[in-house]
Amino acid sequence: DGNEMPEILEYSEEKKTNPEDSELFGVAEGKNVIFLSLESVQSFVINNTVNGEEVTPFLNDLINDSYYFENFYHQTEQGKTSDSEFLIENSLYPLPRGAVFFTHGQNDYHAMPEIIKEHGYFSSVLHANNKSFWNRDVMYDNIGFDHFYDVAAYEVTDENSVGWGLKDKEFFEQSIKYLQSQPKPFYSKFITLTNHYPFDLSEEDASIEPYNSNSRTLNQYFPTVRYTDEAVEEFFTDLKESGLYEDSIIVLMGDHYGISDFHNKAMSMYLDKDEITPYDHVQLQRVPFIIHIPGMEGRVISDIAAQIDVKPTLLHLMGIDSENDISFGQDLFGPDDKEFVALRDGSFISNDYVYTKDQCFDRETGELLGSEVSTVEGVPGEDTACTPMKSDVQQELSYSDQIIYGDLFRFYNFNLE
Ligand code: GP9
Ligand code: MN
Repeated sequence: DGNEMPEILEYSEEKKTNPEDSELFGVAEGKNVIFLSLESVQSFVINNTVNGEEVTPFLNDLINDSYYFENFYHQTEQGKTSDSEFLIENSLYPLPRGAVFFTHGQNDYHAMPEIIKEHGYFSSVLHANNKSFWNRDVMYDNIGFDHFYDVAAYEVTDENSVGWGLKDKEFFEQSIKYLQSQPKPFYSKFITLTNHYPFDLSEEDASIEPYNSNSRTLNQYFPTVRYTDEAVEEFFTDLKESGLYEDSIIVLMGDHYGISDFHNKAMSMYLDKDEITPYDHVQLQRVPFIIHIPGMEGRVISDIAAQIDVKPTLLHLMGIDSENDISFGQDLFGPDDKEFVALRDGSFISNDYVYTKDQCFDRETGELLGSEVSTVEGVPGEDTACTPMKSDVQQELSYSDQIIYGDLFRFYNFNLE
């Protein structure tokens, strides 16, 4: 019945900062926003090498004239790419189980495409997969995307496909004409595909050698990440040649992890560690988040940040006040630091601590500070330095879940300007 709304509203209000206090409010006003969702790209490949070769030479260069968030976490669960999309469009958390795109695709939302439409933006998604995968056709329509260029919009042959479908280089190349034909300004989200498990790539598309470990998955990951890096580089060239570059900002984000815990042994070898601890596992959930604004220098930002923050950050860049929104993210160029990044399993990262699986770690050193695990049956474990924040994190996740399970936005009238 919506009785929970006042409390949730108050909580969401407290997180907000004044748009005027945002360092970059309005710098992308009236500009196109080109968002690249990079399949399975994790932060550990950035500025890293394999067999002596850079894994992502283009992204490494791009970071030098962009805003690069080096402590940015994905917050996805079983809905994988669709969960990351849900986070960035709504600044709400995906669900602890299942894919919210499927289970609550018909809810009332107040998503970015709907909001920016009021400010003259056209919105689209470009992704060379079947339109009903992850129930995207239903959800996109519901949250206000104007167009979805799905697999039917692309020329797909055996020669230009690998693994899950159309290769990223072909995908970007065939997409330029759609960008050119769209009304301006637009917000367009590209979802890449080649760097998807099991990381298949033909030999002629591989510029670097695989890694050599007992994990075929980790070994193959590096050449396919490099392939995506090259595809993005070619896309930037095409953007410049087509004249779209100057009037756009380009945002790049990894959607979720590509290498699961199953490959910890190989991963520890690659990272030159004795083992992958629960602390390391959390730190491996970082994905790149890069905001490239032509003409601006940018910098590396070390503050903690996450996918939940993308919507308020982008809205403010576009000069759109998100005052009437209900969300759980923060403008990453705003004055306040985040208190915590909540992962969907209840693990969290604060400025000082990393908490996961009942254990509290020092964020800087990875040192175990304490464990809440009970050693005697029936006797609760000890509190740790992380314990006070644990309930705040649970509260936030629970508010978000209540909105979705109760379809609470039905009862709320967002006063769009
Ligand atoms: C499929 C693509 C990959 O369309 O988004 O899906 P994933 O398995 O990463 O969620
Ligand atoms: Mn994905």
